[in-house]
Amino acid sequence: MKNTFTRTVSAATFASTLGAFALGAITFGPALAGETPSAPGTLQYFVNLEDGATLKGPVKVIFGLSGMGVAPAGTEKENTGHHHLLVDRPALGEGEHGPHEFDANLPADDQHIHYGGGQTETTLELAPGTHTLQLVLADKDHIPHNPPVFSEVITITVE
Ligand SMILES: [Cu+2]
Repeated sequence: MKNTFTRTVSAATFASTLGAFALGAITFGPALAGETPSAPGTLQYFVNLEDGATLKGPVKVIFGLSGMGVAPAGTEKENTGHHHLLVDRPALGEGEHGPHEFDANLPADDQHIHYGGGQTETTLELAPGTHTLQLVLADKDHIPHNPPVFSEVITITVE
């Protein structure tokens, strides 16, 4: 019952928000997301890296999140999740499993790095060359929220 109420309020609040957040929901569709609600207006972003940057390795990556909190994987707490880094693969929803990536648990491999301890930064050893990075927030079971929370995909070049 509590869960239903929370979702109703969340949906109403969400409907009243403007701009890119609402556009994101239309683009990806409400059915293609996990069951854990995200907080309206949540933003996930790279704190210290800009799209198109050229830098020397190893690459420090600081994860930004506003509107929700970070909690370790397995933690049942409203409006929280843990960071994931997608490396050198298409944007979430455009990978091997298409839009179903939004309602399934993220794989764990070199291209899908989980920060299940609640980490908010990491240092990556990336080979010289061009790489893409995207942050994705996911719930205690590693499933993206509804609506999903993720950063833009950035491309960086490591010298
Ligand atoms: Cu995870």
